[in-house]
Amino acid sequence: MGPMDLLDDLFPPVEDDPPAGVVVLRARTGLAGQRPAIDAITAVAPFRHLQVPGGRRMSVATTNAGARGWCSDRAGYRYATRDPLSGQPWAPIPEAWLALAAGWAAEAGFPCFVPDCCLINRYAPGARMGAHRDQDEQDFSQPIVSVSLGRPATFVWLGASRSGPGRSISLRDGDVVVFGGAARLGYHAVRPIRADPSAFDCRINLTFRRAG
Ligand code: MD3
Ligand code: FE
Repeated sequence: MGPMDLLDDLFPPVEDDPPAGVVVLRARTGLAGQRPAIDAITAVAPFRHLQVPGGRRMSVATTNAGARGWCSDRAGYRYATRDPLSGQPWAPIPEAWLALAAGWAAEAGFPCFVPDCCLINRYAPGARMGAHRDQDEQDFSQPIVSVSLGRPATFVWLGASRSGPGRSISLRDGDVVVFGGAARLGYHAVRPIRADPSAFDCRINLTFRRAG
């Protein structure tokens, strides 16, 4: 138990009073079981630190599976049917993941979720994601299903305003969050992943999206 766990206790766990449209499902699947599927996807399209329009590179490394993949470069953000690095299609989303994502979405009240993109974010210690919202998809009536794997993170829900006030949600290995309805266009961020000399593994986040 580290100091951040004490902070988690100080602020009420979000699942007691989740923001509208946010459904937290704890401990559904772990990194150990999903590593072979992730390795198969990164064999087709390796993790890379994408450039953002301002010119900096993201601290998070990304890749994709599915018919569409989320990409960024100096020109902007978009979904692409091929990996710009190789010109080849992304690996398909594993059937088992499609079934899990659809099941979790159904639990949260979205019975017909068929994602066409699985964006995979890899966080080494120190990596973070600044406040943003996801608005490059076609249909905002579709939810986004997020799966946290590996090292823990503090996810910050900002909602309607980029500058907060934020609400922290601790996400650990296997936690799933469904963002839909009123939450679909909310601002959110990920605090820097803490270094832990006793654990060299990273955090990996899968987000299942209906992009097209
Ligand atoms: C709420 N990823 O990939 S997952 C992202 O942990 C992203 O890697 C974070 O934000 C991560 O865009 C947070 C939670 C998440 C993902 C997408 C959302 C929350 C969302 C889209 C709309 C609303
Ligand atoms: Fe996001």
